[in-house]
Amino acid sequence: MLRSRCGAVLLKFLCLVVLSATALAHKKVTKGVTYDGRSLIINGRRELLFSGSVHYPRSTPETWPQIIAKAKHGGLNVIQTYVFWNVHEPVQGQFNFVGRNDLVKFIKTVWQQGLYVTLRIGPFIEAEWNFGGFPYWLKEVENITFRTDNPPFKYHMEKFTKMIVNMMKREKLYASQGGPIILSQIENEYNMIELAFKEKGKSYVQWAGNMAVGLKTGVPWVMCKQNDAPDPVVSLLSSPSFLQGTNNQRVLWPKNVFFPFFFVSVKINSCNGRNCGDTFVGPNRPNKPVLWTENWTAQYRVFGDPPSQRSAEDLAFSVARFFSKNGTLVNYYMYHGGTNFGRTASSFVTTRYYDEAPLDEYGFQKEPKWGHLRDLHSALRLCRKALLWGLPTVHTMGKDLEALVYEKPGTSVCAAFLTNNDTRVAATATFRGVEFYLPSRSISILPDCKTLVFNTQRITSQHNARGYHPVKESHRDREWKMHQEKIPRISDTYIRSMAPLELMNLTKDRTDYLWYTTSLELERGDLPMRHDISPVIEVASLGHVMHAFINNIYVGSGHGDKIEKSFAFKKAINLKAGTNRISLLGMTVGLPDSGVYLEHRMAGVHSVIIKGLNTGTLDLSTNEWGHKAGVAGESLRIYKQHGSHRVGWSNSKGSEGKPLTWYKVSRPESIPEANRKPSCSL
Ligand SMILES: *[C@@H]1O[C@H](CO)[C@@H](O)[C@H](O)[C@H]1NC(C)=O
Ligand SMILES: *[C@@H]1O[C@H](CO)[C@@H](O)[C@H](O)[C@H]1NC(C)=O
Ligand SMILES: *[C@@H]1O[C@H](CO)[C@@H](O)[C@H](O)[C@H]1NC(C)=O
Ligand SMILES: *[C@@H]1O[C@H](CO)[C@@H](O)[C@H](O)[C@H]1NC(C)=O
Ligand SMILES: CC(=O)N[C@H]1CO[C@H](CO)[C@@H](O)[C@@H]1O
Repeated sequence: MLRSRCGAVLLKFLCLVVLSATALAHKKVTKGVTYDGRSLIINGRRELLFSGSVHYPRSTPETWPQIIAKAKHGGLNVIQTYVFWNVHEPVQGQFNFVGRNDLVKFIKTVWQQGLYVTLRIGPFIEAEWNFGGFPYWLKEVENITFRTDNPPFKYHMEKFTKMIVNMMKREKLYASQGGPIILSQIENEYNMIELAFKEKGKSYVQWAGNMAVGLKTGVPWVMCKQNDAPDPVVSLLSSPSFLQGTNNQRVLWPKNVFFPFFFVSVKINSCNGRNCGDTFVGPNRPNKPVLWTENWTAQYRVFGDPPSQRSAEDLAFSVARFFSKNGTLVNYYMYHGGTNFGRTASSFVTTRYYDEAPLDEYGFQKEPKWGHLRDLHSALRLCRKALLWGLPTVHTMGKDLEALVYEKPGTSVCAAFLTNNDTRVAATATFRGVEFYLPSRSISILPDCKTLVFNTQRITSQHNARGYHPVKESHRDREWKMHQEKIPRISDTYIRSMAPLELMNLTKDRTDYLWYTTSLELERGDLPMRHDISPVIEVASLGHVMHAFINNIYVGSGHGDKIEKSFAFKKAINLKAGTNRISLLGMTVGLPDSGVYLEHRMAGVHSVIIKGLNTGTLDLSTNEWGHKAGVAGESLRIYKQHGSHRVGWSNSKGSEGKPLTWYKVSRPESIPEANRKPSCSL
C-alpha cells in the first residue's frame, strides 16, 4: 500500500535547477531570472518566494481572479501550475485552449495581480490526472515507449514542449521578456522510474535537459526529483533532516555546488469538517512525526480512503523551519485543489481535489489554515533583509531548544527563529537577555531579534466551518423520469474475438465503459438437479469495476481499488436450458497516472468460468465474445437537452432502483422555457 502512495508523495517535492546557459552567461542583465548562493534573482531583485499550486483546468475562468486574489492576500507571490497535454490536444493535431483550458488567460490573470508563475510543462505530469497528462493517442503511436530514450516518444514530447514554450514566448510571458514566468519544468520525478530503463533512462534525462535548455526561455528549468542530472543540470545529493516529521520528504542538495535556494513543495492537509471548530490537535497528535510521513501521501482522496489530516500548526512549523535553514522558496501543493471535472481524474481519485488546502474545492478560505499561513508569510517577509542578505548562525539554548539567527554584519539587520523541538513539553528560553515562552514543537519568529511576531503553534486567525444548504427549488415537487439502458447481447456488438479483450484498448479514453457479451447453450441435463444448488460464475478482471448481467438480470458487481486494481467476482447464478446470455459491463475509474510503462497498462475482464454444472467447469474465456465501447445513453448524449429526445422516458415506478437507469428531471414551470434544462445521472 505504502509503496504506491509514495509514488504520489514524491511527486511534489524538490526540484533541481537546470540552469539555462543564457541565465548564467548574462548575470548583469536585469531582465530574466538568475540565482546565487542565497536566492533566485528575478529581474535583478532578490526575493523570498511563497508559491502555491493552482491548476487552471481544475477551476473555471470565472473563478480564477478570485482564487488568485485570495492567494495574493494570503501572502503568495508565485502560482505554480502544470500544463495538461491531454486537455490541450485530445485528438492528435486538434488543439483546445479555450475555457478552463485557456492556459494563456490563466497566466495573464496571475500576472494582472502581480504574481509570478512557475510552469511545469512535463509533459508527463502525474498530478492525479487522467493518464498523467498524456493524450490517449500517444499510446497508439507505433513502437512508442513513454519517458525513455525512444525516438517516437522524444519526437512528440519535444513537439508539444516547443509548442507551449513558443506560445509563452509569443505572448511575452517569460520573465526574460518582462512576463511573469520565472521557472519552468521538464519531466517530472523521473528518478522514480529511471532505473527501469537503465542506460536509456540516463540518456533520456540528458536529452530532456538539453532539449529544454535549447529552447532558450531565459529562465531556469527545473527537473523534479532528479539526482543524476545531465550536464547543464545541477545534481542534488543529501537529505538534511531539518524538516522533521517528514522522513519521506527529501530535500536534495547539489553535488559540489553550493545550492542557491531550496525549492520544496509542501503537501497540504489539515483538519476537515467538524473537527475544525475546536482545535487542530487531532487524535493523531502523539505520534505526529511518524504519522506525518505515513500520511503525507494520503492528501488527495481516493475512493475508499478516509480523509487525512494535517494541521495548520504542522504546516507552519515545517515552512518556518525551512526558511530558518536558508530556504527562499516554498511551494504549497495544493494551495487550491479544485475539481476533477468530467473524466479528468486518474484511477480511483475522487472528483474533489485537495479540499483541505488553504482554499477549498470552491475557493473558500479554509480557516484557520489560510489565515495562519498568511500570518506566517508576513512574519517571514519582515525577516526579508536578514534572510536574503544576512549570514546564519546556530545557538543552542537548551535541550531541544535552538536559535537560528540571521545577521548582516555592520548593520542592525537581524532576524531570529527560536525553535522548541520537543513534541510534548513547552519551555522558557533566554535569548539575548530576554525570556521567551516557547510552546512545544514550535518556532517563534523575531524579525528584529527582539520582538516576537509569530509562533507556529499560536493561531490568531478565526476558525470557520463550511455548511451545505439545499436550495429551495430542490424541495419542490418534481417529476422524475427514467430511461433504462438496454443490456446488449452479442448480436448488438461489433468487435468480436475468441477471448475477452483488453478494455482501454477499445474504449480509447472516450468512455469508461466496455460491454463484454457472450452466450452459452445448456441442456436440461447440464443443470444441477437440486434446487438449493446453483451454478457459480467466476470473473477475473484486471480492473477497475464490473457489473454482471445474466439473461438481462443484474447479478452483482465487483471492483478493485487504487492500490490493487484487479479483482475476482464470484456469484451463484440461475441458468436455464437453452441459450443463456452473459453481459458484463467493465469500466475504468480514470486511467493510471504513475509508474513505468504507462502505455502497457491493462484493464477489463480477462477470464470467465462457470462452475457447478453437471458437465463440470465451463471455461468461457475461449468463447466467442462481442465487445461494445460505451453505454448507449452516453453515446447519444441523452444527458443533454437535445440528446434527451433521442430516447423514450417513462415515469413508471417499476424501473426505480433498477441498475443502469438514467434519471431526468426538469426545472419547475416558473422558470422560463428557454432556461429549463434536464439533468441526468446514471
Ligand atoms: C517499429 O518497429 C519495428 C520492429 O523493430 C520496425 O520494423 C518498424 O519499422 C518500426 N516502425 C516505425 C514506424 O519505426
Ligand atoms: C546556510 O547558509 C550558510 C552560508 O550562507 C551555511 O554556512 C549554512 O550551512 C547553511 N545552512 C544550511 C542548513 O544549509
Ligand atoms: C527534532 O525532533 C525530532 C523528533 O521529534 C528529531 O528527529 C529531530 O532530529 C530533532 N531536530 C532537532 C534540530 O533537534
Ligand atoms: C491493443 O490493440 C492493438 C491493436 O489495435 C494490439 O496490437 C494490442 O496487442 C492490444 N493490446 C492488448 C493489451 O490487448
Ligand atoms: C499513523 C496513522 O494515523 N496513519 C493513518 C494514515 O492514514 C491512513 C488512511 O489514509 C490511516 O489508515 C492510518 O491509520
